[in-house]
Amino acid sequence: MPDDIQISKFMSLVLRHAPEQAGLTLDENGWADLGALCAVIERKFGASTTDVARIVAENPKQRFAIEGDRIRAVQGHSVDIDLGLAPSNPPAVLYHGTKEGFLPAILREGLRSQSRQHVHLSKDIGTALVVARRRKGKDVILRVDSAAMAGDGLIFFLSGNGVWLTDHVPPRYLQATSERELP
Ligand code: HQG
Repeated sequence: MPDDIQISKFMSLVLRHAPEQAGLTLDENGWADLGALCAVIERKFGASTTDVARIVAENPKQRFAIEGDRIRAVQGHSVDIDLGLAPSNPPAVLYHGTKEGFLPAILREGLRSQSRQHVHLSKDIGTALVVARRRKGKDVILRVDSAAMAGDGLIFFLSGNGVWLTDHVPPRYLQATSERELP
């Protein structure tokens, strides 16, 4: 039985950040050749094409999309690709989970996309907490006044798996939530 999580992490690495590690190239919209990726995964992990299809279908965050003979990650890229998403009107409030240590810089310069193409925002506090908990330290959940941002003409995109994306969140739209509000 192949290690699905290990394979999924490898797929995220290759399809978001380092396609060259699998000898692949991504087109301008982030698509890679599915057969070529499966061949690499078969060599590296002993997993079949059917396993890859199952891993994509069962991925808890629906991180990948397959269309015909091609595959891409639906968000999270650091390589310069265009997902071709249409701007989308966000809910009035969005959330961002992060760590206390980052807070002074975030409140000074806003949320930056860092190594990724976009800042990632969640529609609920619970999801933002899961994102925050990926790192060590005290969790901080920021409330983003997305209604005001949209009103000021800032653009949002909704990824294929429900993550809200934007270029930058200036500090004036951010507010730290209190511990009492956390689930
Ligand atoms: C922080 C996962 C200092 C930011 C999740 C975050 C997400 C700043 C870190 C997706 C800053 C970047 C993305 C500033 C932002 N100064 N620190 N001005 N602005 N930061 O991993 O949002 O499982 O690139 O708060 O579910 O943590 O991979 O972004 O802590 O959707 O599919 O800099 O990754 O999805 O970290 O996570 P990341 P993220 P997957």
